[in-house]
Amino acid sequence: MSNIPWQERPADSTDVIWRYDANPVVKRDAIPSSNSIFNSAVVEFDGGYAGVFRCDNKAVQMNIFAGFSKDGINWEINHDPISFQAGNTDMIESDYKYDPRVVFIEDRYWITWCNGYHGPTIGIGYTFDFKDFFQCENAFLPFNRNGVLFPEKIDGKYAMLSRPSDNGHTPFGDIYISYSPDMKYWGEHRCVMKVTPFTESAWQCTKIGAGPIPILTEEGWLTFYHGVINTCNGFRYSMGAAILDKDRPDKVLYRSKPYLLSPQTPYECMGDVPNVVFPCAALHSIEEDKVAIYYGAADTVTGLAFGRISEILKFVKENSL
Ligand code: BMA
Repeated sequence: MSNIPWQERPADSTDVIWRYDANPVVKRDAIPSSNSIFNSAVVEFDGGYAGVFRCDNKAVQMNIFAGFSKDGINWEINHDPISFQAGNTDMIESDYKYDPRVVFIEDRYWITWCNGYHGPTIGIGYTFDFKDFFQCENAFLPFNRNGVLFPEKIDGKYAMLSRPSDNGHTPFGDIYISYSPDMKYWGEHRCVMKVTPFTESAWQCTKIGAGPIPILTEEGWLTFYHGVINTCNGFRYSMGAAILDKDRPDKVLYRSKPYLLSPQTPYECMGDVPNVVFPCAALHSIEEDKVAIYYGAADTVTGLAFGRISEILKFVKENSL
């Protein structure tokens, strides 16, 4: 039995994804310096869980902090940000760090994040123990966001989803995949999926970006992503899911037309940036048919939501674009 956080679907709900009833799991002031803690990533570690948290401080500087938990719900987050040593490069410049993702591959935990280098691009680092951290070459030229690694090599190469962007509050964005033999040089860039026509699925018509690490299922890579619509009240971020081909993940097999989670609760609709659900991590157990999704809510706090993997796959297949 895994001990991933779990709550059964409420009796009165027919939703394919449902929220933890004591959300948010991480409050905005969980460490003394923080203005907000959101868009954060967790993984299984050392019999419990470790995480990399985006904590914006009270000068509203964006940085990433390590944290630890026995149950995935109660978190102790370090009061100082992660300090990186040089990894596969000496060039570890970073004006800011935000929106981390974490994945274990082979022998270590890899971290990707949005790294400030003349504008946002994808930073890469690794750790073995969540104590010492090593920073590698940026994956791409600026501007890019939402770099998400696959948990295993595909055809002998590391694979990463990303979203080329601009230097501001990007009003466009499609998901691409890139490959690397060594986590340093990235290429073979291919388009995976684009925004949808407004008339077909409006919640994802402005931009889309990969969320948690894709989950390998019998149907292919289950990939949660965020989709954005530009409304008269600004951007609104929801979550959908796609199923990508196991061996050729640039091939989308199914993609949800309805959203799976959208900003509806007070903590998702009110905060520093209202109307945002932004998934960055998922714990899962294929055997127990469970997934627990961590998401940033209103760019202020971190929420948790649950689903049954088999039901999500069925929903995405039956409600596909
Ligand atoms: C994106 C990123 C995310 C943020 C989102 C909504 O461009 O900055 O960190 O959650 O906007 O503000």
